[in-house]
Amino acid sequence: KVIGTDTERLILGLGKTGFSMASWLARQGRSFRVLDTRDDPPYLAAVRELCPQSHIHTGGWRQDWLDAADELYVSPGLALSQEPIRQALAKGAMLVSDIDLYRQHSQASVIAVTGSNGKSTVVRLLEHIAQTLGLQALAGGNIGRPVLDLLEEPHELAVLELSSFQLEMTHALNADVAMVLNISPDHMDRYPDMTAYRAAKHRIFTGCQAIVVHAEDPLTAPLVSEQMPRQAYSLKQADIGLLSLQTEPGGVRLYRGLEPVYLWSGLALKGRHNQLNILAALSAGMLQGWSLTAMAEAVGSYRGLPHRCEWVADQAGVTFINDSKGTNVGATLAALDGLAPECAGRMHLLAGGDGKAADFRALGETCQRLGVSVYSYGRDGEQIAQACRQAGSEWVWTEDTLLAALAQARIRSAPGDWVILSPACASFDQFADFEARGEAFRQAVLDRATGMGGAL
Ligand code: UMA
Ligand code: ADP
Repeated sequence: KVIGTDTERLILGLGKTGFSMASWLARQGRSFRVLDTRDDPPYLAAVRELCPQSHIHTGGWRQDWLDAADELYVSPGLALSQEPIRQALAKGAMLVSDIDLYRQHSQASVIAVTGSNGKSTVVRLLEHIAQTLGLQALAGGNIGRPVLDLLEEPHELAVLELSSFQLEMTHALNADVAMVLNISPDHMDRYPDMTAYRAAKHRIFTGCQAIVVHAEDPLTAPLVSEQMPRQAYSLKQADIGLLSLQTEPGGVRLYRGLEPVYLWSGLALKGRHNQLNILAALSAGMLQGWSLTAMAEAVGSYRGLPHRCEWVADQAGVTFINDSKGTNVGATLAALDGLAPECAGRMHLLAGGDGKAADFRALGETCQRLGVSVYSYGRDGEQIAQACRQAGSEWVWTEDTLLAALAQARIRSAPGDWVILSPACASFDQFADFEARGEAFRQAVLDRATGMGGAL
């Protein structure tokens, strides 16, 4: 209990977010309990060290603690619809989110980014642009650094990646600039339908000062007043008021309205989907009043993130691409459509893992349309293969593991072809996370170059 008050605080979850909330409360000199349903949550030892006198319960729920709580500090991995949480909230406990706490205790401007895919790319690109322009900017949120940890470091701008889970719990984001990059099915194991998923994402616009809109995707546009400052972007056309790009023989040219502004040759960010990501980041910067030419120069020096359509090697004329972060169907479709114009030969897709109850029909259709060979593997590999066969493809092989799928793709690829890991699934059936999966792929590809790959 806080000295002088009798507020009962309960932190739910002891992952990154739970620990950041515990640290923040400890810094404020406030007491708390912590509950995690896992037997051995990641930050158990750390929170014991931080606050030896705090009460911790693991391995299940404790309804008496939930019922006694005045304030519930909920981690994003827990759904508010889970019965014990729902009951506590119905009895009047106040829901506290780390994002709301950050907003209450920080003076920094906020650019907030959500969407089904492209969030981390846009957030890191914006952080890079802002830092290149000399601003004290930090990235945080779903990208892996809990927002409350940002309070420990001086900054004037926070670029926040926010998941639908985090937005569900956030009440007063009041971002300076907010955007939804795109909406395609993901997390269908946690939402009843797409309407609910989209509604959670659109909470990013609550109280915002300006918006970025993808002109070709009506699902990204919020219902806000016409007076709201906005910047729209498009890849389909250059037009008055729009920010757009066009690929030309010499590179990629940036347009503000009908006026050409900048030409990039050799952009590290490959593919159509990354061109959209660049436009989203530049649009946000324009709303902040930053120079478009200076931003364009900064984009030219951005090297991209690992595991996102990342070039790994060229071997015997075959290019290997690691897109391990392609963890849902929409991401893999974007990677295939985005990379197709750059691949002179055939594309060979390695896909599989934990499909999170996804529908793979669109993946099968796209692979058939683009003539992609598919090597599926892992828990839901057979479902992917079936979707491809149903779409009419004969170029489908199923293996047990990613490395066996890679070996098969090597046998069937020829100079000019690309072998792309873009799994359209989560990694958890066979790997610790998408990074471990991408590293395993990279290592297997590179081991071949050094003669260590054996059969691979
Ligand atoms: N869990 C339990 N019982 C509990 C608490 C958690 O089983 O009592 C499970 C959750 O269901 C989940 C896992 O433990 O499977 C982690 O949950 P968490 O809330 O402890 O997660 P954190 O470690 O706090 O990390 C969260 C985000 N994770 C999720 O939303 C699942 C991280 O995004 C984010 O980087 C971090 O906060 C900092 O903001 C990760 C993610 O996978 C990358 N996000 C999803 C995505 O991008 O698709 C939304
Ligand atoms: P997120 O943080 O939303 O998961 P990332 O920037 O990490 O997004 O990219 C994850 C994957 O999503 C990429 O590897 C790529 O396959 C795909 N992707 C990236 N940008 C987009 C986009 N704008 N639209 C659709 N798919 C995209």
